[in-house]
Amino acid sequence: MSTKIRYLTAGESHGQALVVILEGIPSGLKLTKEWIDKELRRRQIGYGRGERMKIEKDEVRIISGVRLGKTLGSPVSFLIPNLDWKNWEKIMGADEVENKDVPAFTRPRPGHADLVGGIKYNFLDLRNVLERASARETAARVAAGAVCKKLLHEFNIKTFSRTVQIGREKDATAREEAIESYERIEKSPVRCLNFFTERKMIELIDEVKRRGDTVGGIFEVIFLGLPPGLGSYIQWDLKLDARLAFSLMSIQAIVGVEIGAGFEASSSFGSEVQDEIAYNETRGFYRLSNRAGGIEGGMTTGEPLVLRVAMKPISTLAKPLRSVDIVSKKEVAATKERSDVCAVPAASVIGEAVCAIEIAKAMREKFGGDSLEEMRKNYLSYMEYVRAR
Ligand code: EPS
Repeated sequence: MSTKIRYLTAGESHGQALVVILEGIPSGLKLTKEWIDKELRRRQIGYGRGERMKIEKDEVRIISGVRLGKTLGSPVSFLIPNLDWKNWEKIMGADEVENKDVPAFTRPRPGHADLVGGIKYNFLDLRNVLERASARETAARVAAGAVCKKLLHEFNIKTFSRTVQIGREKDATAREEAIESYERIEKSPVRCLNFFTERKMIELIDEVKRRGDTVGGIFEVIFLGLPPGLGSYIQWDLKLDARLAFSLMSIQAIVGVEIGAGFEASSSFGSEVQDEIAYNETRGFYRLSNRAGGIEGGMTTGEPLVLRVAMKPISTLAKPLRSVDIVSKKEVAATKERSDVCAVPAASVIGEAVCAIEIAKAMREKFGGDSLEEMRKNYLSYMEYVRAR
């Protein structure tokens, strides 16, 4: 049994299924297929998604690691079948076929992995690249994230995410309000709290779609109830802020991560940025503000963890940009694949999932234990110590 959480995904976008193996979850955690499927559904929803989401109804098949509704401490693995596979069997099958039966994809899309992936792996059919580079893979990460989220719930750690910007349309509502009215965000087709901005975002997505273009944005991920001291300052690769940024940057099309005041802090003075420290009997040590976004010295402070994540517009355009055919070397329009116009709302759910994995990993490092019960005892004893400080 390992207390180290690690996971791997496999699967092509139009292959048979996505696969994920997640190790390091303690035994005794209640887990149902419904819980994971609910998270997968959240990832599929969102205004601006493409036709593929009408075909798929993502559901996990639990293959291992769970028995009679509880985890065993052994690797948890899932299969998420691709319903579109039936339309792609001939093109994506594992068996050798005559080349002429499978048209090659030779016109790389600017901004996608197509061109460099093809050069790097020596492919003349760029489908070999795009199938794995596709954001479809994130369904597997959301399944792993759902398990970690369930583990975090056992320790009263709550996760939230929302869209705060699509294109130039910004939602400036306060974070506290967003948490209080979270039901509204969950129901919003763009995961935006403000009704007025939501309308504007939807109109923008419609307009962008009409133009054959795509649009990106910014989403926010929030965690409440974290104990102080997750992650560590003692080594570069233990710092939790760095680890969260790594995980978030690994999501397709993510181009920036900001923690707390982030970039704004760089143009303010120290006296305006640092969070002053206070103490009282009931709360113990706390901060008078949270511009650090819940992390100092690579460790959680116990204040809300707040991350903002920038997503570039998706690179598959209905009105394609200029490219070069990799075989003829002639200027051509890039390939036009079915795709999303805007996937920021879905990305916010994926962001929540990858952060949940990283935080669960830090919780396992800190509190260990082979069973949930043992982990909880260690957690409670640490929290008692923290309160007595
Ligand atoms: C996705 C499935 C894909 C795309 C999208 C994400 O399905 P298809 O390629 O069949 O339309 O909709 O992938 C991309 C944006 C991309 O660039 O590859 C999903 O399940 O999230």
